[in-house]
Amino acid sequence: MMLGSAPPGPVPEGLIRVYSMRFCPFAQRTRLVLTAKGIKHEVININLKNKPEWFFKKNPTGLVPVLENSQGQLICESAITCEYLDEAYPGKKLLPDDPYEKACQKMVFELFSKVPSLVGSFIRSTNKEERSGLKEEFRKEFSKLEEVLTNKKTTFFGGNSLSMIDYLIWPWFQRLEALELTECVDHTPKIKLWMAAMREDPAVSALPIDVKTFRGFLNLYLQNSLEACDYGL
Ligand SMILES: N[C@@H](CCC(=O)N[C@@H](CS)C(=O)NCC(=O)O)C(=O)O
Repeated sequence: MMLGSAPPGPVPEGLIRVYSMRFCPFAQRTRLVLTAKGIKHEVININLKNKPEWFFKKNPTGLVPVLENSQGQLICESAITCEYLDEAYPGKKLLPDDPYEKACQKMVFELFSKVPSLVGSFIRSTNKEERSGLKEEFRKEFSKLEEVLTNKKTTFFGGNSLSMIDYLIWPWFQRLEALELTECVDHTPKIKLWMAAMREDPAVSALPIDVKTFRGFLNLYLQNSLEACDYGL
Protein backbone atom coordinates (compact mmCIF):
# COMPACT_ATOMS: atom_id res chain seq x y z
CA MET A 1 0.00 0.00 0.00
CA MET A 2 1.35 3.39 -0.96
CA LEU A 3 0.40 7.03 -1.10
CA GLY A 4 -3.06 7.22 -2.63
CA SER A 5 -4.01 3.59 -1.83
CA ALA A 6 -7.51 3.28 -0.38
CA PRO A 7 -7.56 2.45 3.35
CA PRO A 8 -8.28 -1.20 4.11
CA GLY A 9 -11.65 -2.12 5.62
CA PRO A 10 -12.18 -3.49 9.13
CA VAL A 11 -10.36 -6.68 10.09
CA PRO A 12 -12.66 -9.70 9.68
CA GLU A 13 -13.68 -11.61 12.83
CA GLY A 14 -11.25 -14.43 13.65
CA LEU A 15 -8.32 -12.70 11.99
CA ILE A 16 -5.62 -10.26 13.06
CA ARG A 17 -3.86 -7.90 10.67
CA VAL A 18 -0.24 -6.85 10.67
CA TYR A 19 0.96 -3.76 8.84
CA SER A 20 4.43 -4.75 7.78
CA MET A 21 7.20 -4.22 5.26
CA ARG A 22 8.73 -7.30 3.61
CA PHE A 23 12.29 -6.58 4.69
CA CYS A 24 11.74 -4.96 8.10
CA PRO A 25 13.44 -6.85 10.94
CA PHE A 26 11.11 -5.33 13.55
CA ALA A 27 8.00 -6.46 11.66
CA GLN A 28 9.62 -9.85 11.25
CA ARG A 29 9.54 -10.27 15.02
CA THR A 30 5.76 -9.95 14.91
CA ARG A 31 5.46 -12.25 11.89
CA LEU A 32 7.65 -14.88 13.59
CA VAL A 33 5.37 -14.90 16.64
CA LEU A 34 2.22 -15.01 14.48
CA THR A 35 3.70 -17.95 12.56
CA ALA A 36 5.08 -19.80 15.60
CA LYS A 37 1.73 -19.60 17.39
CA GLY A 38 -0.26 -20.49 14.26
CA ILE A 39 -2.37 -17.32 14.52
CA LYS A 40 -4.62 -16.68 11.53
CA HIS A 41 -3.53 -13.33 10.16
CA GLU A 42 -3.29 -11.11 7.12
CA VAL A 43 -0.33 -8.99 6.14
CA ILE A 44 -0.62 -5.52 4.64
CA ASN A 45 2.72 -4.28 3.38
CA ILE A 46 3.30 -0.55 3.62
CA ASN A 47 5.53 1.27 1.17
CA LEU A 48 7.66 3.06 3.77
CA LYS A 49 9.13 5.41 1.19
CA ASN A 50 5.68 6.46 -0.01
CA LYS A 51 3.28 5.86 2.90
CA PRO A 52 -0.47 6.11 2.45
CA GLU A 53 -1.85 9.02 4.50
CA TRP A 54 -4.29 6.72 6.37
CA PHE A 55 -1.37 4.72 7.81
CA PHE A 56 -0.65 7.55 10.29
CA LYS A 57 -4.07 6.85 11.81
CA LYS A 58 -2.86 3.30 12.52
CA ASN A 59 0.41 4.54 14.01
CA PRO A 60 1.13 8.26 14.31
CA THR A 61 4.89 7.55 14.24
CA GLY A 62 4.48 5.97 10.78
CA LEU A 63 6.51 2.91 11.79
CA VAL A 64 5.79 -0.76 11.10
CA PRO A 65 4.89 -3.19 12.58
CA VAL A 66 1.35 -2.39 13.74
CA LEU A 67 -1.26 -4.96 14.70
CA GLU A 68 -4.97 -4.35 14.20
CA ASN A 69 -7.59 -6.73 15.55
CA SER A 70 -11.24 -7.19 14.60
CA GLN A 71 -12.29 -4.82 17.41
CA GLY A 72 -10.26 -2.09 15.74
CA GLN A 73 -7.63 -2.10 18.51
CA LEU A 74 -4.18 -1.02 17.35
CA ILE A 75 -0.88 -2.18 18.85
CA CYS A 76 2.50 -0.88 17.79
CA GLU A 77 6.17 -1.34 18.81
CA SER A 78 7.45 -4.76 17.80
CA ALA A 79 8.30 -6.16 21.25
CA ILE A 80 4.89 -5.03 22.55
CA THR A 81 3.09 -6.64 19.59
CA CYS A 82 4.88 -9.93 20.34
CA GLU A 83 4.00 -9.90 24.02
CA TYR A 84 0.39 -9.00 23.16
CA LEU A 85 0.11 -11.92 20.73
CA ASP A 86 1.57 -14.31 23.30
CA GLU A 87 -0.92 -13.21 25.95
CA ALA A 88 -3.99 -12.80 23.75
CA TYR A 89 -3.75 -16.09 21.87
CA PRO A 90 -3.68 -19.69 23.00
CA GLY A 91 -1.13 -22.21 21.80
CA LYS A 92 2.56 -22.46 22.55
CA LYS A 93 3.53 -19.90 25.23
CA LEU A 94 6.66 -18.09 24.13
CA LEU A 95 7.27 -16.02 27.26
CA PRO A 96 7.86 -17.85 30.53
CA ASP A 97 5.32 -17.47 33.37
CA ASP A 98 8.06 -17.49 35.97
CA PRO A 99 8.83 -13.83 36.84
CA TYR A 100 12.57 -14.46 37.15
CA GLU A 101 12.78 -16.29 33.82
CA LYS A 102 10.78 -13.49 32.21
CA ALA A 103 13.14 -10.92 33.72
CA CYS A 104 16.10 -12.89 32.31
CA GLN A 105 14.59 -12.68 28.81
CA LYS A 106 14.18 -8.93 29.21
CA MET A 107 17.79 -8.61 30.38
CA VAL A 108 19.00 -10.41 27.24
CA PHE A 109 16.78 -8.10 25.20
CA GLU A 110 18.59 -5.12 26.77
CA LEU A 111 21.98 -6.71 26.07
CA PHE A 112 20.96 -6.99 22.43
CA SER A 113 19.48 -3.48 22.24
CA LYS A 114 22.47 -1.74 20.57
CA VAL A 115 22.52 -4.13 17.61
CA PRO A 116 19.64 -2.66 15.54
CA SER A 117 21.13 0.85 15.61
CA LEU A 118 24.59 -0.55 14.82
CA VAL A 119 23.09 -2.22 11.74
CA GLY A 120 21.52 1.14 10.83
CA SER A 121 24.92 2.85 11.11
CA PHE A 122 26.65 0.05 9.22
CA ILE A 123 24.35 0.15 6.20
CA ARG A 124 24.79 3.93 5.99
CA SER A 125 28.56 3.88 6.54
CA THR A 126 30.56 5.31 3.67
CA ASN A 127 34.18 4.38 4.30
CA LYS A 128 36.31 1.38 5.21
CA GLU A 129 37.58 2.74 8.54
CA GLU A 130 34.07 3.46 9.75
CA ARG A 131 32.95 -0.02 8.70
CA SER A 132 35.83 -1.75 10.47
CA GLY A 133 35.15 0.29 13.64
CA LEU A 134 31.51 -0.77 13.50
CA LYS A 135 32.51 -4.41 12.96
CA GLU A 136 34.53 -4.18 16.16
CA GLU A 137 31.44 -2.86 17.95
CA PHE A 138 29.37 -5.74 16.61
CA ARG A 139 31.96 -8.19 17.95
CA LYS A 140 31.75 -6.58 21.39
CA GLU A 141 27.94 -6.73 21.45
CA PHE A 142 27.95 -10.35 20.27
CA SER A 143 30.50 -11.27 22.94
CA LYS A 144 28.02 -10.15 25.60
CA LEU A 145 25.39 -12.46 24.13
CA GLU A 146 27.91 -15.29 23.80
CA GLU A 147 28.55 -14.96 27.53
CA VAL A 148 24.84 -15.46 28.24
CA LEU A 149 24.84 -18.75 26.34
CA THR A 150 28.11 -19.81 27.97
CA ASN A 151 26.76 -19.15 31.47
CA LYS A 152 23.37 -20.71 30.81
CA LYS A 153 24.86 -23.75 29.05
CA THR A 154 21.76 -23.92 26.85
CA THR A 155 21.23 -23.83 23.09
CA PHE A 156 18.72 -20.98 23.16
CA PHE A 157 18.67 -17.69 25.05
CA GLY A 158 15.73 -18.69 27.24
CA GLY A 159 16.77 -22.31 27.86
CA ASN A 160 16.90 -25.54 25.91
CA SER A 161 13.93 -24.74 23.76
CA LEU A 162 13.24 -21.78 21.56
CA SER A 163 11.27 -18.98 23.21
CA MET A 164 10.32 -15.33 22.77
CA ILE A 165 13.77 -13.79 23.22
CA ASP A 166 15.17 -15.91 20.37
CA TYR A 167 12.51 -14.66 17.97
CA LEU A 168 13.02 -11.06 19.13
CA ILE A 169 16.70 -11.00 18.23
CA TRP A 170 16.79 -13.44 15.30
CA PRO A 171 15.94 -11.05 12.41
CA TRP A 172 19.27 -9.19 12.80
CA PHE A 173 21.31 -12.39 12.90
CA GLN A 174 19.47 -13.65 9.84
CA ARG A 175 20.65 -10.55 7.94
CA LEU A 176 24.35 -10.90 8.84
CA GLU A 177 25.14 -12.78 5.64
CA ALA A 178 23.36 -10.26 3.40
CA LEU A 179 25.21 -7.47 5.20
CA GLU A 180 28.56 -9.27 4.87
CA LEU A 181 28.94 -9.32 8.64
CA THR A 182 29.24 -13.06 9.31
CA GLU A 183 32.90 -12.60 10.31
CA CYS A 184 31.59 -10.80 13.41
CA VAL A 185 30.36 -14.12 14.85
CA ASP A 186 33.60 -15.98 14.12
CA HIS A 187 34.68 -15.52 17.75
CA THR A 188 31.29 -16.60 19.19
CA PRO A 189 30.88 -20.36 18.58
CA LYS A 190 27.79 -20.64 20.79
CA ILE A 191 25.99 -17.96 18.81
CA LYS A 192 26.91 -19.86 15.64
CA LEU A 193 25.36 -23.04 17.08
CA TRP A 194 22.32 -21.05 18.16
CA MET A 195 21.95 -19.67 14.61
CA ALA A 196 22.09 -23.20 13.21
CA ALA A 197 19.46 -24.35 15.71
CA MET A 198 17.27 -21.35 14.84
CA ARG A 199 17.34 -22.26 11.16
CA GLU A 200 15.74 -25.62 12.05
CA ASP A 201 12.69 -23.91 13.54
CA PRO A 202 9.55 -24.06 11.34
CA ALA A 203 8.58 -20.41 11.95
CA VAL A 204 12.12 -19.23 11.16
CA SER A 205 12.30 -21.29 7.97
CA ALA A 206 8.85 -20.07 6.93
CA LEU A 207 10.23 -16.52 6.85
CA PRO A 208 13.49 -16.71 4.89
CA ILE A 209 15.55 -13.78 3.62
CA ASP A 210 16.98 -14.15 0.14
CA VAL A 211 20.44 -12.56 0.23
CA LYS A 212 20.32 -11.16 -3.32
CA THR A 213 16.81 -9.78 -2.97
CA PHE A 214 17.61 -8.21 0.40
CA ARG A 215 20.71 -6.52 -1.04
CA GLY A 216 18.68 -5.25 -4.00
CA PHE A 217 16.09 -3.82 -1.63
CA LEU A 218 18.71 -2.20 0.60
CA ASN A 219 20.42 -0.58 -2.32
CA LEU A 220 17.18 1.07 -3.45
CA TYR A 221 16.10 1.88 0.13
CA LEU A 222 19.32 3.79 0.80
CA GLN A 223 18.70 5.78 -2.38
CA ASN A 224 15.20 6.60 -1.08
CA SER A 225 13.69 4.90 -4.12
CA LEU A 226 9.90 4.67 -4.07
CA GLU A 227 10.26 1.15 -5.51
CA ALA A 228 12.53 -0.18 -2.70
CA CYS A 229 9.83 -1.90 -0.64
CA ASP A 230 8.47 -3.73 -3.71
CA TYR A 231 11.89 -4.95 -4.82
CA GLY A 232 11.82 -8.48 -6.22
CA LEU A 233 8.04 -8.75 -6.59
N1 LIG B 1 10.88 0.66 17.72
C1 LIG B 1 10.13 0.24 16.57
C2 LIG B 1 11.01 0.37 15.34
C3 LIG B 1 10.28 -0.01 14.05
C4 LIG B 1 10.99 0.52 12.81
O1 LIG B 1 11.99 1.24 12.90
N2 LIG B 1 10.45 0.18 11.62
C5 LIG B 1 10.98 0.74 10.39
C6 LIG B 1 11.13 -0.30 9.29
S1 LIG B 1 12.34 -1.52 9.63
C7 LIG B 1 9.98 1.77 9.85
O2 LIG B 1 8.79 1.59 9.96
N3 LIG B 1 10.49 2.84 9.22
C8 LIG B 1 9.65 3.81 8.60
C9 LIG B 1 10.16 5.19 8.77
O3 LIG B 1 11.23 5.34 9.38
O4 LIG B 1 9.51 6.12 8.33
C10 LIG B 1 9.63 -1.18 16.78
O5 LIG B 1 10.28 -1.93 17.52
O6 LIG B 1 8.57 -1.53 16.25
